[in-house]
Amino acid sequence: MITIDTSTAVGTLVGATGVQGLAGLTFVPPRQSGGQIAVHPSHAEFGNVLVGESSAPVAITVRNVGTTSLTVTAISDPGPPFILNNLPSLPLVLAAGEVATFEAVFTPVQAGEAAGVVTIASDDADDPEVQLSLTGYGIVPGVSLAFSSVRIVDNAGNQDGIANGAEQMDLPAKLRNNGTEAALGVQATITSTSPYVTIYGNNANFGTVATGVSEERYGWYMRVAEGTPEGTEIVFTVTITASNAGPFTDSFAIITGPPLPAGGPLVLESVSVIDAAQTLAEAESYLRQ
Ligand SMILES: [Ca+2]
Ligand SMILES: [Ca+2]
Repeated sequence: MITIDTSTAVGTLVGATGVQGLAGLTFVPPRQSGGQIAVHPSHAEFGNVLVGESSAPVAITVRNVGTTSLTVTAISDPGPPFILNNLPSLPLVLAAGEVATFEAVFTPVQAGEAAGVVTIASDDADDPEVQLSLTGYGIVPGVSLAFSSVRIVDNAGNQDGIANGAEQMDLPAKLRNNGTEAALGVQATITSTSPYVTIYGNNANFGTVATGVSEERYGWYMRVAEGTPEGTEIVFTVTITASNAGPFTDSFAIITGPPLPAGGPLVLESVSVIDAAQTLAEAESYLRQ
């Protein structure tokens, strides 16, 4: 018999079955038989690279961590702006424990984010295809500001992160400076011609945005019209200005979810005593004030 003090035990039981309830211990299933593929890294990040130049190569390793041979049958081409070099000839048979290495290089052709995927196919029974993602940013001389993304913060509404009719929300905006120089005095302003939105705050003040970074700021604040049908597209035009560059323009759209009930969501901001004699309608009316 083995006695384990579970209050102090930390470790791993390999291949254990039928053992349960030991706090602090992790159970790892028995090692699978056959060829087993392991690709490292699963995500290759190239960072900021000048447009027209090439990144340092990132080594990608394919290892057979199984007990018998593994046959790699395909390594897909991610396409520009990513290039794979020193690829093994296929099919590639790796003995148990054997490793093959190739390289990925990023050569951006334009400013901004680029993403790609490499799919590696093999006869690994439970991982017939393994995907490796590639990301990098092209940067250009000077200042180059771009709208990246926006979030919907509907804390005053139903808090589902989706714009609903009759809901007020903040839209914190993310910008990126894809230039080699810092952007100064950066502001981002929105307009919309949609009848479904009223914009109360249209300007997000970013101040300085350093080279090759993303920043998020609040300042865009609006209400979606009551009864706006689900699936309505509301388009915004973004104008980004800086004291030393620009302006830069872009646009984005939000798609609305189901409208909230007439009168908007109930938000209880303080606890009040509601008289038991009040009707539900009176109580709701009180809460909306
Ligand atoms: Ca596997
Ligand atoms: Ca919402």
